[in-house]
Amino acid sequence: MRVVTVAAAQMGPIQKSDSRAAVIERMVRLMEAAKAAGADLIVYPELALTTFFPRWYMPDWTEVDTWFEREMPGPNTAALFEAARQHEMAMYLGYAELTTDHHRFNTAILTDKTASLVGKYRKIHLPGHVDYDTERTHQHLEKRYFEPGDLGFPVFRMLGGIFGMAICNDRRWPETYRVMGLQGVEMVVLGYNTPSVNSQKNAEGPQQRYFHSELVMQAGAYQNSCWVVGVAKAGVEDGHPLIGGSIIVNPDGEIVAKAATEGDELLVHACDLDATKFGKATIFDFARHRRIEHYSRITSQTGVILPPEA
Ligand code: CDV
Repeated sequence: MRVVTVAAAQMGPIQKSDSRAAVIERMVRLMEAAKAAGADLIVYPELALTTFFPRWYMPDWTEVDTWFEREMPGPNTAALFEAARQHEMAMYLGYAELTTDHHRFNTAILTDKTASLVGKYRKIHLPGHVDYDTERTHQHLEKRYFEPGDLGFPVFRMLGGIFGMAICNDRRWPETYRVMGLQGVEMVVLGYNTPSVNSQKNAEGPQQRYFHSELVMQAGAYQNSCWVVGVAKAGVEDGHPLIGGSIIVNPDGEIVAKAATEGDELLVHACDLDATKFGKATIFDFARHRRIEHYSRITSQTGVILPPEA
């Protein structure tokens, strides 16, 4: 057995007016509870330090930059890293990254039990739009505020296992998991902010949103025989509802822990990384069963090309 005890640290809403210090304090409380429950690794949501600011259209880029971190760790996050060191807690942390040469990414990092950086991931599948959209019930301006990630889907050795990261919309794409699956990933950790209603289809409300969220993470886990830990920022932020539904999924695609609220809530599960071995050696033994001669469209084509009319 290679057990990694994971704490999925779902966070309730963060209002626009909430300070970073107040948010960090909540995160430290969650980490203390994770430590008390025996966790090795805590997983926080996407853009965990602030409200989900891409819902706000901001023409002023100096205002935009107030939502970003220039250093990691930096003055805003030093207390969180200090707590991680003290509690010997590995961590997945999502935040908005502003690089020294002024590129903006929706980023997550993995740190080990000494709070040292193990790896970085920048969100690849950015949803939404660039300009204000009058047709939508609410804005989703990730394509305005972030560039697509430029680091691919790397995996990292940590805690005796192989870990990969994704961020929110990435979880809906099978390619995300498969690229990491092809590197032997044993646990994918990811955070999300998912509005409870589709901004372009009112009929798609919370019930379907929860269903889709579980569906994609369970499929990703099963088809790559790995653990998936998906963690929400949930609840109502300045009038805008986000789903909860944080889950821990085993390599058979079964949910082993699930959040019951839309607030700060911790799910803890002892995940045996050796449980990934059976699926990887049998039905999803990629080396034996994949037929790459038939997959070229996946990497040579972005959109749909219809067959010729009869
Ligand atoms: N933050 C996100 O990436 N949210 C998307 C919404 C817009 C659909 C998601 O996939 O949950």
